[in-house]
Amino acid sequence: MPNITFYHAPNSRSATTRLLLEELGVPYTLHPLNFAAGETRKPDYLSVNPMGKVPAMVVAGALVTETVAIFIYLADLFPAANLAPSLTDPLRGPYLRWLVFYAACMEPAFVDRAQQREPGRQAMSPYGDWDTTYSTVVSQLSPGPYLLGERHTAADVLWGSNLAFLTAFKLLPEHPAIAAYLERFNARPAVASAKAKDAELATSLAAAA
Ligand SMILES: N[C@@H](CCC(=O)N[C@@H](CS)C(=O)NCC(=O)O)C(=O)O
Repeated sequence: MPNITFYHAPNSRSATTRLLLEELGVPYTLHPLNFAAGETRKPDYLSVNPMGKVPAMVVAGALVTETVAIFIYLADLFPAANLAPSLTDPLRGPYLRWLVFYAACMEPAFVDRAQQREPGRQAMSPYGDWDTTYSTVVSQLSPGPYLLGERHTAADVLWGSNLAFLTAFKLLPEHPAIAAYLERFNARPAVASAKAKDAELATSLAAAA
C-alpha cells in the first residue's frame, strides 16, 4: 500500500477528499492546515503546493493536486472499494464525464453565479450558461438512485459532497431530485464519520490558534 499524506483544511473543498478517503477506508497521514491562521499561504505549504490550495496529496512521494485528479487516482488505486468502473466497463466513460463535469463546468458555473459575475459570451464560457448546466445535472440525477444509475461510484462522493455544501449555503436552486439524492448521500456511514472527524479537527485547530 503506498504512503499517503493528505493536506487538508476542515470546512473547505478538501473535506470532499477526506470523505473519499473515508469511503475507501485506507490509512493515510493527515497534515492539517489552519485557514484562519493563513497556513495555506505560508512558505512551508507553498513549497508543497505552489497554488496554496487544498486538497493536496503526496502518494508514494509524488504530489497530486486537483480534487478530481485525486478522485480518479485513488478510486483506481484501491479497487477493493469498488468506487471506479473498470476501463472496459461501459460506465467508465460516463463516470469520467461526470467527475470532470464537476470541475470543468459546475465549479465555474456556480462560482460565477455566487459572485454575480456575468459568464460572458456563451461560446467562450467553459460551461455555456448556468441554466443549461443546472438542468443537465438535474436530468442526470433524476432517475436515481445514483448519478450513474444503480451503481454508487466515486462520482457520487464528489457530487454528493459538493451538492450538500451548495445546498447548505443556499448556492443552488432547490429541486426534489437533488433533495432525494442528498438524502441518500447523507445516510452513508462514511459521511457521518468524515463529518465527525472534521468537526473534531476544526475544534482542535481553533483551540491551537
Ligand atoms: N482546483 C482545486 C480548487 C481547490 C480550492 O479552491 N481550494 C480552496 C478550499 S475551499 C483553498 O484551498 N483555498 C485557500 C486559499 O486559496 O488560500 C481543486 O479542485 O482541488
